[in-house]
Amino acid sequence: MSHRDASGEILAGFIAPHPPHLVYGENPPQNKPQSQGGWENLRWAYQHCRDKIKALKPDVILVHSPHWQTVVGHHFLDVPKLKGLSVDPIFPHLFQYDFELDVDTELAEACYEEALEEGLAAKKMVNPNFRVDYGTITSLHMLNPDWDIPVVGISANNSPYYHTHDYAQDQMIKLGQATRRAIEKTGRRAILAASNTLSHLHFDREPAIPEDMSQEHIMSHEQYLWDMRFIELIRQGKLDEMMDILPEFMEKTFAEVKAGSLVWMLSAMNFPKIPAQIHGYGTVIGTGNVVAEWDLDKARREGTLTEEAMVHA
Ligand code: 2X7
Ligand code: FE2
Repeated sequence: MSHRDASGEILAGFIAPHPPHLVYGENPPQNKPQSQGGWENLRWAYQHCRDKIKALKPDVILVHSPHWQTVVGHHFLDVPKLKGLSVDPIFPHLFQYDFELDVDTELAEACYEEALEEGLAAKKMVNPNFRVDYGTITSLHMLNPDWDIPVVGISANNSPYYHTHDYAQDQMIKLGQATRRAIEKTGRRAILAASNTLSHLHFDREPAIPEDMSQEHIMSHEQYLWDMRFIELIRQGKLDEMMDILPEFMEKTFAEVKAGSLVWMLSAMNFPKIPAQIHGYGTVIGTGNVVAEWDLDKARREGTLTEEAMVHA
């Protein structure tokens, strides 16, 4: 792919949770384990997003995944074609997925260069036999099961678990800014995906039939209330207030947003204070999951994505 004129933009950003149960429930040909269904509210929420993504005709989907953990720096998939078997180490009986994906390497390299420019530690992932993690695969499959849009995969640097909240999320703000510049400079029409669950405390036993929906419910009422608090704020476009409660949300519910995917995405989008559309909410083995969308393309057309509607971090 060659450099286009510098008019690239982010069309939309999705919170795209990755419990492998969602792929398992759908029974796509790529996944070996077979189910009787399950987790329909989240799967149907994703179906809605699929139609919207196709209509936007993006060049690329970028995904940040908490399950590609890198200890030194932020890594970017940088091999034109990746193919192999992705297995969830905790739920191998649910997820053994034959993946085949095209990487937008020009954009991946631009993200890498811009990350260095921000002063971040960064690396290009050039191993042709790399096994892509189940978080990346699940979010991408659920958003676009046709796999006909190139992707850029970004690792989760482990810093949120080693440093203070402010330092760690500041790194993600920088990574988001670097990503935005790379998209603009390469002229891409991009979709972003923050691959994370909300509340993350979960059951340590599963039913004999994993998709037995009579057994599925939120881990605790407290977790449910936290998820609803978070969702209500993003529905109202109150990103400042949402950012304020984030540290406590992470602490009280072990929220997976701690891995940085959400803040990376919001920063890349310039923290747009527009209402997020909630496509669906559901629990998976007790965790809280939302499929949510910030439709920047629509907001631009309607004139609501103004300078005042952005938070400059
Ligand atoms: O990785 C996950 C997750 N984040 C939530 C629920 C179940 C499984 O895997
Ligand atoms: Fe996860």
